[in-house]
Amino acid sequence: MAKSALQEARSKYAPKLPAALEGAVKVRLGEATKSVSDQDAIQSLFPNTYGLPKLTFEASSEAVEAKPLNAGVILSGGQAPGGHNVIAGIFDGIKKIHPDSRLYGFLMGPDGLVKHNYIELTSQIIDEYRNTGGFDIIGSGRTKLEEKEQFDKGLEVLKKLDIRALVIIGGDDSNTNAAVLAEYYKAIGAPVQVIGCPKTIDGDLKNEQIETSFGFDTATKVYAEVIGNIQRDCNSARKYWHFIKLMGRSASHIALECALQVRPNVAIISEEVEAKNLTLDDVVTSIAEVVAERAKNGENFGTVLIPEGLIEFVPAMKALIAELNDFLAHHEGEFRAVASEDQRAFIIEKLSKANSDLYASLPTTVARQLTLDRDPHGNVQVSLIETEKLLAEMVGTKLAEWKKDGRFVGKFAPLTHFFGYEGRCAMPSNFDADYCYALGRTAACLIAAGVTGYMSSVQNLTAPAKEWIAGGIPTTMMMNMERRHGEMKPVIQKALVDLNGKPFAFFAAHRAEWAKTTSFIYPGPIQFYGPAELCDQPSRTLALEQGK
Ligand code: FBP
Repeated sequence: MAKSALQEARSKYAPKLPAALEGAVKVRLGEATKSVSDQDAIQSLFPNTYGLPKLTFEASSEAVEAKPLNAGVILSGGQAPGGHNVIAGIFDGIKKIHPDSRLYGFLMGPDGLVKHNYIELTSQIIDEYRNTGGFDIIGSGRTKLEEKEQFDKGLEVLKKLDIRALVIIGGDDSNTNAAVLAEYYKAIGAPVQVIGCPKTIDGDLKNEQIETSFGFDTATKVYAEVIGNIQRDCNSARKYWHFIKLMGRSASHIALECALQVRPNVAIISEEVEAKNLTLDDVVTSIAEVVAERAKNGENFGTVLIPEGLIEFVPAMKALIAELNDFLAHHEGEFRAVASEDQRAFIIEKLSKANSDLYASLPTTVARQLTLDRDPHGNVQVSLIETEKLLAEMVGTKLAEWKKDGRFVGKFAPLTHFFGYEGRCAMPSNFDADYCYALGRTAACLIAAGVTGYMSSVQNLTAPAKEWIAGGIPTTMMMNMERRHGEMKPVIQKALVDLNGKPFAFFAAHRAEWAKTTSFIYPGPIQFYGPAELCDQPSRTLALEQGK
């Protein structure tokens, strides 16, 4: 593989490790645990893996005799910087336990386990991928591992390869499924441990136990760099308003973290929109007010950050989408028979008054996306809606109205951007390189401890890496019951932006000032070499959450 100069240099980087994992390790058992809520229901669904104790790994003076062990690894879902280091950490960890241990990688996500597609990860392969971004070492996929047939099929190959433990690197859903798999293997007496690792750039797999998911740090630093560059361009030419949509399927952690890093003029937080029951027009008006205010000072430029999931958090849009899904499911044929130029009017006539008014107020392109682009289940593909264009267009329309009565006196030239994929496979920051390697090494310790149904956990993340605390959290501890596809299911609680939390409070305390003045910060690119305050800083979200 041809390598860039930086990649060559980074391959020699030795991730910093928690001191406890440097030599021989012993396990300290914590108290028995219980799920965050719905204890009886979760316990009855996980009779073999519920209530397990939390584990902490501590340095030990006694080396333990161990036998070789084989492990398997799966990358599940969207890419996140640092995945390769988790795998390198597992590899080094099991080799440290015994040099004859082997690691197998299942290809293209959970599908690889079910279809028996795998490779053995040798030291040569692992060395090629240390400290690199991407998931290309074995590929990733979104197949959900949730059927008994899949579990049984997987067990065949695990037995064939004499794999004692399977590590699933994924987000909340993949880790939920990992817990179900752990319970199933335990219940049938299959000798395979299942361990999870918290991954996702979205930052929504976090709780009392998991301080952050890996990848969030790097992805947000990449977006913040580019937004900072745009802000400097914007402040130089002073003629454009940039509407920037940021990835993050549902929660607004990415948008909030970027706002904390770059101080834009406006940042929308979906969770606040929902909590305040705001309409799309409220959101548009709030942006237009900032544009109009800045125009009074001749500042016809600025930045607006928009979370990818916004549309589904606007209560009125949610209601409109639900009615559209329902209506089109029952009247698909009738709708298709209408000439395309008349379809908009047809829908306006058929919807209930409130939804019809909202639908009529939407730009044609968005209205079309809402009725035409549907997923295989017939649902609107919300992620395809170009919210940044929608808002830019609606703000433009409002400002044109305000211009007529003198409420807006400036110029409004919007440009739109979407940042998502460019951050998901970036070379991991030192934080993610260290954190991921530690998560992998911790997963190896959990394998050696013989436990199942645990998630690898590394805590105390705003302290220097040496002081990080490695351990294992029973996955059932993070679960509650939620309605999914009409059925109550045990799932890991997804963390949305906490409107009472410190990161949001900091943003809320400063946004009025950032809206009015040009307070832009230009973070610049991720730094890998230099003093710790430049290279090893955790995200602002994590720092604020931990009172730093
Ligand atoms: P995960 O939750 O699987 O980590 O994926 C996160 C994400 O990057 C979201 O931010 C985004 O909405 C989605 O994946 C995009 O999915 P895809 O890669 O399938 O286009």
